Amino acid sequence: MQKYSIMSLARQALNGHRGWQPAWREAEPKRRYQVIVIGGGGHGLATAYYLARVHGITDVAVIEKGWIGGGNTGRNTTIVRSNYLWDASAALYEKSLQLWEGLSQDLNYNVMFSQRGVLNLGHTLQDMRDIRRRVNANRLNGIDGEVLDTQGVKRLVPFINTSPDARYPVLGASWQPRAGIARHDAVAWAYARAADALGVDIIENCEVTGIRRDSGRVTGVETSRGLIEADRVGAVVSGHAGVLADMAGFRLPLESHPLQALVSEPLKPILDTVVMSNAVHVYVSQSDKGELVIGAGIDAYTGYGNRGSFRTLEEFLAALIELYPIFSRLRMLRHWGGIVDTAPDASPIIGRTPVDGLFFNVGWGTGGFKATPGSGWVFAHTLATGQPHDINAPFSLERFHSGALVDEHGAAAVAH
Ligand code: FAD
Ligand code: PYC
Repeated sequence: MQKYSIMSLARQALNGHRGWQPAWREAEPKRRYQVIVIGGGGHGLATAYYLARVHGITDVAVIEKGWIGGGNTGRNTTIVRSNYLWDASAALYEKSLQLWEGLSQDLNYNVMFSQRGVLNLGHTLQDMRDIRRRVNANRLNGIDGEVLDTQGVKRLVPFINTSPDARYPVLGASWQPRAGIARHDAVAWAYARAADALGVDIIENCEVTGIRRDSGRVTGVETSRGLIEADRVGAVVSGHAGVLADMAGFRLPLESHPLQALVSEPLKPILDTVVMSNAVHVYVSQSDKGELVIGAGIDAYTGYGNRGSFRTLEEFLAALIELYPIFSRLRMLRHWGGIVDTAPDASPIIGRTPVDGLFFNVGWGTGGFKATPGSGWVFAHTLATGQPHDINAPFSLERFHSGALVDEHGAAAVAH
């Protein structure tokens, strides 16, 4: 990997950065690969990286219809935590959190992972019962967590409105100190660079338009740059899983909804943790640039437009001001939406499909960014061996037939 001295950095600055080495090659598609990963978001790129690094499979292409990280990876609000309720989810999200803890070193790239803690507020007695149950379950799984009362929340966020007369008073929260945020696009770039260095082809501006099959087995993908054959294909296409499933001739139990977010003008440091409220429908953190990063639940309608409705926006800004009256004169800078595929149990689908050799890693709904490293880790195992890793076995498509759902609506922390 190229190293830059202070002098060479200064030279680059003066010559308009014309001498930078590209972080990954602009690969031309080959006729055939051992494995094709469809989707160059964080999950797809992490999958390719672990295929190469852990399983020694380097004859891999990541095929992205736009630019890498331009989907939900670059649109999300970067909250990382592992405080889910059920054992199956705890194993998946905690594996991911452990990988986050060493990720900058592993990829030799600063992904700005900041363990500043996450608060999930409780506003009713039932919320607090659910929080206690979840924190106890987390601790039994070796995951850090505490139950805070109102004063405990106030100590961490002194300007939060804890008036007992509020519409939804703050009765307490769950608190996961090891949780936090990371720089979303750096995660995509870091995995892309590391995968490329191991020989993976990253092919941008190449849309998959069809899934080739022969006698029930996948043989390759049709793309906007021609047919590319492969022994195995993994689809990691957050927001468009239904479209890819349709190309392969089956249906998934998913709905695609807009999820919106916005950032404010930059402020001096004011909030050094992440605060989420499922009941009031708003969450907020402060980026290293000083912007408040704000979001809420999904828009109720289905669709593929990368925007949300004004009504949802209005509601979550009203909730923001109710919880934090100090933000009432804040100006907003940018607002956007992404499309999230939500499953009936608010858990992802990772594994085999009705087509042999075709695997899906989709349905992460509102909460897949936190799982990027762990999702890539288990999906690489699945693509390499044809079998689920112990961690993703409970997240198969078959669970919607057997009824063994992993209901995480409570821990999803974003209403949907
Ligand atoms: P993506 O980054 O979307 O990558 C999928 C890629 O597939 C895209 O780049 C797309 O262009 C490509 N693709 C699709 N179809 C094709 C095709 N036919 N051919 C080729 N390529 C194709 N999660 C959290 O954990 N914490 C959060 O704070 C959080 N906040 C969020 C806030 C918002 C506003 C949104 C929208 C989502 C949020 N999420 C959050 C969810 C999170 O963003 C996603 O679950 C996660 O980023 C999914 O990653 P991915 O790599 O699977 O998807
Ligand atoms: O899953 O923690 C989460 C989350 C926060 C914002 C959107 N999703």
